[in-house]
Amino acid sequence: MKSSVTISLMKSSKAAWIFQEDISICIPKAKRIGFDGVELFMGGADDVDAKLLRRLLDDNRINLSAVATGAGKTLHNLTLTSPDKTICAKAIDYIKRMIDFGALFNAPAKIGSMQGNIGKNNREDALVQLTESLNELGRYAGQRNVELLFEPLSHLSTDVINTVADGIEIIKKAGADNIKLLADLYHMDIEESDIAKSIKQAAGFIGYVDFVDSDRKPAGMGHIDLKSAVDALKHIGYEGYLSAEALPWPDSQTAAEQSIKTFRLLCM
Ligand SMILES: [Mn+2]
Repeated sequence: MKSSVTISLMKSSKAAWIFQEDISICIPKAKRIGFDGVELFMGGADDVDAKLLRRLLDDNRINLSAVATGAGKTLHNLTLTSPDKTICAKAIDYIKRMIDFGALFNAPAKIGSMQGNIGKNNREDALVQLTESLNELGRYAGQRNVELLFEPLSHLSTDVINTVADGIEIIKKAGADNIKLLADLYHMDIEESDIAKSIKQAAGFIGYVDFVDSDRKPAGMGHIDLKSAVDALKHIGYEGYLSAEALPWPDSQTAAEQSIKTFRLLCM
Protein backbone atom coordinates (compact mmCIF):
# COMPACT_ATOMS: atom_id res chain seq x y z
CA MET A 1 0.00 0.00 0.00
CA LYS A 2 1.07 3.55 -0.69
CA SER A 3 0.58 6.73 1.32
CA SER A 4 -0.71 10.05 0.06
CA VAL A 5 -1.69 13.40 1.54
CA THR A 6 -4.25 15.99 0.47
CA ILE A 7 -3.27 19.42 -0.79
CA SER A 8 -5.83 22.10 -1.51
CA LEU A 9 -5.26 25.25 -3.53
CA MET A 10 -8.08 26.75 -1.54
CA LYS A 11 -8.09 27.47 2.17
CA SER A 12 -10.68 26.27 4.66
CA SER A 13 -10.18 25.30 8.28
CA LYS A 14 -13.33 23.15 8.07
CA ALA A 15 -12.32 21.13 5.00
CA ALA A 16 -10.39 17.87 5.03
CA TRP A 17 -7.22 19.03 3.37
CA ILE A 18 -4.07 18.65 5.39
CA PHE A 19 -2.04 21.09 3.32
CA GLN A 20 -3.52 24.37 2.15
CA GLU A 21 -0.54 26.23 0.75
CA ASP A 22 1.14 26.73 -2.59
CA ILE A 23 2.11 23.41 -4.22
CA SER A 24 5.74 24.53 -4.46
CA ILE A 25 5.77 24.59 -0.64
CA CYS A 26 3.54 21.59 0.12
CA ILE A 27 4.92 19.04 -2.33
CA PRO A 28 8.49 19.16 -0.94
CA LYS A 29 6.98 19.13 2.57
CA ALA A 30 4.90 16.02 1.76
CA LYS A 31 8.04 14.30 0.47
CA ARG A 32 10.08 15.26 3.56
CA ILE A 33 7.40 13.85 5.86
CA GLY A 34 7.52 10.62 3.86
CA PHE A 35 4.42 10.39 1.66
CA ASP A 36 4.49 8.44 -1.60
CA GLY A 37 1.91 10.68 -3.24
CA VAL A 38 -0.08 13.88 -3.08
CA GLU A 39 -3.73 14.37 -3.90
CA LEU A 40 -4.85 17.71 -5.31
CA PHE A 41 -8.05 19.61 -4.64
CA MET A 42 -8.50 22.59 -6.91
CA GLY A 43 -11.24 24.80 -8.30
CA GLY A 44 -10.86 23.48 -11.83
CA ALA A 45 -8.46 21.84 -14.24
CA ASP A 46 -6.98 25.22 -15.25
CA ASP A 47 -6.02 26.17 -11.71
CA VAL A 48 -2.70 24.33 -11.74
CA ASP A 49 0.11 24.80 -14.22
CA ALA A 50 0.69 21.22 -15.37
CA LYS A 51 4.34 21.90 -16.26
CA LEU A 52 5.07 23.31 -12.81
CA LEU A 53 3.32 20.35 -11.18
CA ARG A 54 5.30 17.91 -13.35
CA ARG A 55 8.56 19.57 -12.30
CA LEU A 56 7.64 19.57 -8.60
CA LEU A 57 6.60 15.90 -8.71
CA ASP A 58 9.75 14.88 -10.60
CA ASP A 59 12.12 16.97 -8.46
CA ASN A 60 10.66 15.54 -5.28
CA ARG A 61 10.20 12.00 -6.63
CA ILE A 62 6.58 11.87 -5.52
CA ASN A 63 3.43 10.89 -7.42
CA LEU A 64 0.10 12.52 -7.98
CA SER A 65 -2.27 9.96 -6.40
CA ALA A 66 -5.59 11.51 -7.48
CA VAL A 67 -7.43 14.71 -8.32
CA ALA A 68 -10.58 15.62 -6.39
CA THR A 69 -13.63 17.06 -8.16
CA GLY A 70 -15.55 18.34 -5.11
CA ALA A 71 -15.09 21.98 -6.11
CA GLY A 72 -17.37 21.26 -9.07
CA LYS A 73 -20.18 21.26 -6.51
CA THR A 74 -18.91 23.55 -3.78
CA LEU A 75 -17.67 26.33 -6.11
CA HIS A 76 -19.68 25.82 -9.29
CA ASN A 77 -22.90 24.12 -8.04
CA LEU A 78 -22.53 21.33 -10.58
CA THR A 79 -23.89 17.87 -9.79
CA LEU A 80 -24.56 14.70 -11.75
CA THR A 81 -28.07 14.27 -10.31
CA SER A 82 -29.52 17.76 -10.84
CA PRO A 83 -33.00 17.76 -12.42
CA ASP A 84 -31.61 20.50 -14.68
CA LYS A 85 -30.03 18.71 -17.66
CA THR A 86 -27.84 21.73 -18.48
CA ILE A 87 -26.23 21.52 -15.03
CA CYS A 88 -25.63 17.77 -15.44
CA ALA A 89 -24.00 18.33 -18.83
CA LYS A 90 -21.74 21.00 -17.31
CA ALA A 91 -20.92 18.66 -14.42
CA ILE A 92 -19.88 15.92 -16.85
CA ASP A 93 -17.77 18.38 -18.80
CA TYR A 94 -16.12 19.68 -15.61
CA ILE A 95 -15.22 16.12 -14.55
CA LYS A 96 -13.90 15.31 -18.03
CA ARG A 97 -11.48 18.26 -17.76
CA MET A 98 -10.34 16.93 -14.37
CA ILE A 99 -9.91 13.42 -15.84
CA ASP A 100 -7.79 14.95 -18.63
CA PHE A 101 -5.67 16.79 -16.08
CA GLY A 102 -5.18 13.74 -13.86
CA ALA A 103 -4.40 11.55 -16.88
CA LEU A 104 -1.33 13.71 -17.61
CA PHE A 105 0.05 12.24 -14.38
CA ASN A 106 -1.63 8.79 -14.53
CA ALA A 107 -3.84 9.87 -11.64
CA PRO A 108 -7.55 9.06 -11.33
CA ALA A 109 -10.29 11.62 -10.65
CA LYS A 110 -12.45 11.18 -7.55
CA ILE A 111 -16.21 11.69 -7.70
CA GLY A 112 -17.76 12.22 -4.27
CA SER A 113 -19.81 15.32 -3.62
CA MET A 114 -20.54 15.85 -7.32
CA GLN A 115 -23.05 12.99 -6.99
CA GLY A 116 -25.16 15.79 -5.50
CA ASN A 117 -28.45 15.32 -3.71
CA ILE A 118 -31.82 14.08 -4.90
CA GLY A 119 -33.40 17.47 -4.04
CA LYS A 120 -36.29 18.22 -6.39
CA ASN A 121 -35.37 15.31 -8.63
CA ASN A 122 -37.13 11.96 -8.58
CA ARG A 123 -34.94 9.28 -6.93
CA GLU A 124 -35.24 6.80 -9.78
CA ASP A 125 -34.42 9.47 -12.37
CA ALA A 126 -31.46 10.73 -10.33
CA LEU A 127 -30.02 7.21 -10.07
CA VAL A 128 -30.44 6.60 -13.79
CA GLN A 129 -28.71 9.94 -14.52
CA LEU A 130 -25.86 9.08 -12.15
CA THR A 131 -25.45 5.59 -13.65
CA GLU A 132 -25.37 6.94 -17.20
CA SER A 133 -22.94 9.73 -16.26
CA LEU A 134 -20.61 7.26 -14.54
CA ASN A 135 -20.70 5.04 -17.61
CA GLU A 136 -19.79 7.96 -19.89
CA LEU A 137 -17.08 9.25 -17.53
CA GLY A 138 -15.70 5.77 -16.87
CA ARG A 139 -15.32 5.12 -20.59
CA TYR A 140 -13.78 8.59 -21.03
CA ALA A 141 -11.23 7.83 -18.29
CA GLY A 142 -10.58 4.39 -19.75
CA GLN A 143 -9.65 5.90 -23.10
CA ARG A 144 -7.01 7.89 -21.17
CA ASN A 145 -5.79 4.80 -19.30
CA VAL A 146 -6.87 5.99 -15.88
CA GLU A 147 -9.38 4.74 -13.37
CA LEU A 148 -12.38 6.72 -12.20
CA LEU A 149 -13.09 6.68 -8.47
CA PHE A 150 -16.62 6.80 -7.09
CA GLU A 151 -17.12 7.57 -3.41
CA PRO A 152 -20.16 6.82 -1.24
CA LEU A 153 -20.68 9.64 1.27
CA SER A 154 -22.48 9.60 4.59
CA HIS A 155 -26.09 10.77 4.84
CA LEU A 156 -24.73 14.01 6.30
CA SER A 157 -23.29 14.83 2.85
CA THR A 158 -25.65 13.21 0.34
CA ASP A 159 -28.90 11.28 0.04
CA VAL A 160 -27.77 9.57 -3.18
CA ILE A 161 -25.15 6.85 -2.43
CA ASN A 162 -24.26 6.36 1.25
CA THR A 163 -22.96 2.83 1.62
CA VAL A 164 -20.24 0.68 0.13
CA ALA A 165 -22.89 -1.85 -0.98
CA ASP A 166 -24.86 0.82 -2.87
CA GLY A 167 -21.61 2.17 -4.31
CA ILE A 168 -20.72 -1.26 -5.68
CA GLU A 169 -24.22 -1.67 -7.09
CA ILE A 170 -24.11 1.58 -9.06
CA ILE A 171 -20.56 0.86 -10.27
CA LYS A 172 -21.75 -2.54 -11.55
CA LYS A 173 -24.74 -0.91 -13.26
CA ALA A 174 -22.54 1.78 -14.82
CA GLY A 175 -20.62 -1.07 -16.39
CA ALA A 176 -17.26 0.53 -17.18
CA ASP A 177 -14.72 -1.80 -15.58
CA ASN A 178 -12.20 0.94 -14.72
CA ILE A 179 -14.65 2.57 -12.27
CA LYS A 180 -13.45 1.77 -8.77
CA LEU A 181 -14.90 2.35 -5.34
CA LEU A 182 -13.35 4.99 -3.15
CA ALA A 183 -13.58 3.82 0.45
CA ASP A 184 -13.50 6.82 2.80
CA LEU A 185 -13.08 5.57 6.36
CA TYR A 186 -14.72 8.68 7.85
CA HIS A 187 -17.91 8.13 5.83
CA MET A 188 -17.77 4.37 6.45
CA ASP A 189 -17.54 4.98 10.21
CA ILE A 190 -20.93 6.72 9.98
CA GLU A 191 -22.67 4.37 7.53
CA GLU A 192 -21.23 0.85 7.86
CA SER A 193 -21.99 -1.39 10.82
CA ASP A 194 -18.65 -3.20 10.42
CA ILE A 195 -15.96 -1.37 8.41
CA ALA A 196 -13.69 -4.42 8.04
CA LYS A 197 -16.55 -6.62 6.87
CA SER A 198 -17.66 -4.00 4.31
CA ILE A 199 -14.09 -3.75 3.00
CA LYS A 200 -13.94 -7.53 2.57
CA GLN A 201 -17.28 -7.46 0.73
CA ALA A 202 -15.82 -4.81 -1.59
CA ALA A 203 -12.89 -7.02 -2.65
CA GLY A 204 -11.94 -6.25 -6.24
CA PHE A 205 -13.84 -2.95 -6.27
CA ILE A 206 -11.76 -0.72 -4.00
CA GLY A 207 -9.41 1.52 -5.99
CA TYR A 208 -8.55 4.17 -3.40
CA VAL A 209 -8.89 4.73 0.32
CA ASP A 210 -9.37 8.03 2.12
CA PHE A 211 -7.32 7.35 5.24
CA VAL A 212 -8.86 9.32 8.06
CA ASP A 213 -10.26 8.85 11.51
CA SER A 214 -13.63 9.64 13.11
CA ASP A 215 -14.82 13.27 12.87
CA ARG A 216 -12.28 13.76 10.04
CA LYS A 217 -9.39 13.71 12.48
CA PRO A 218 -6.00 12.53 11.21
CA ALA A 219 -5.59 8.73 11.25
CA GLY A 220 -4.84 7.56 14.78
CA MET A 221 -6.44 10.55 16.53
CA GLY A 222 -10.03 9.31 16.59
CA HIS A 223 -11.97 6.20 17.54
CA ILE A 224 -12.09 4.17 14.30
CA ASP A 225 -10.50 0.71 14.55
CA LEU A 226 -8.03 1.47 11.76
CA LYS A 227 -6.03 -1.68 12.40
CA SER A 228 -8.95 -3.94 11.56
CA ALA A 229 -9.73 -1.78 8.49
CA VAL A 230 -6.13 -2.03 7.24
CA ASP A 231 -6.03 -5.75 8.03
CA ALA A 232 -9.16 -6.17 5.87
CA LEU A 233 -7.45 -4.22 3.05
CA LYS A 234 -4.45 -6.54 3.35
CA HIS A 235 -6.79 -9.53 3.35
CA ILE A 236 -8.33 -8.49 0.00
CA GLY A 237 -4.89 -7.76 -1.47
CA TYR A 238 -5.40 -4.00 -1.79
CA GLU A 239 -2.21 -2.31 -3.00
CA GLY A 240 -3.39 1.22 -3.80
CA TYR A 241 -3.20 4.53 -1.98
CA LEU A 242 -4.28 5.39 1.52
CA SER A 243 -4.72 9.12 1.20
CA ALA A 244 -4.76 11.28 4.31
CA GLU A 245 -7.95 13.27 3.80
CA ALA A 246 -8.18 14.78 7.24
CA LEU A 247 -8.64 18.15 8.86
CA PRO A 248 -5.44 20.11 9.43
CA TRP A 249 -5.96 19.38 13.12
CA PRO A 250 -4.50 20.39 15.51
CA ASP A 251 -2.35 21.89 12.74
CA SER A 252 -1.26 20.91 9.27
CA GLN A 253 2.22 19.60 10.15
CA THR A 254 1.00 17.50 13.10
CA ALA A 255 -1.88 16.11 11.00
CA ALA A 256 0.55 15.05 8.26
CA GLU A 257 3.04 13.50 10.68
CA GLN A 258 0.29 11.71 12.60
CA SER A 259 -1.14 10.29 9.35
CA ILE A 260 2.19 8.92 8.12
CA LYS A 261 3.00 7.53 11.58
CA THR A 262 -0.29 5.60 11.64
CA PHE A 263 0.21 4.50 8.02
CA ARG A 264 3.66 3.09 8.85
CA LEU A 265 2.45 1.42 12.03
CA LEU A 266 -0.44 -0.36 10.34
CA CYS A 267 0.48 -0.80 6.69
CA MET A 268 4.17 -1.59 6.63
MN1 LIG B 1 -13.32 11.37 0.93
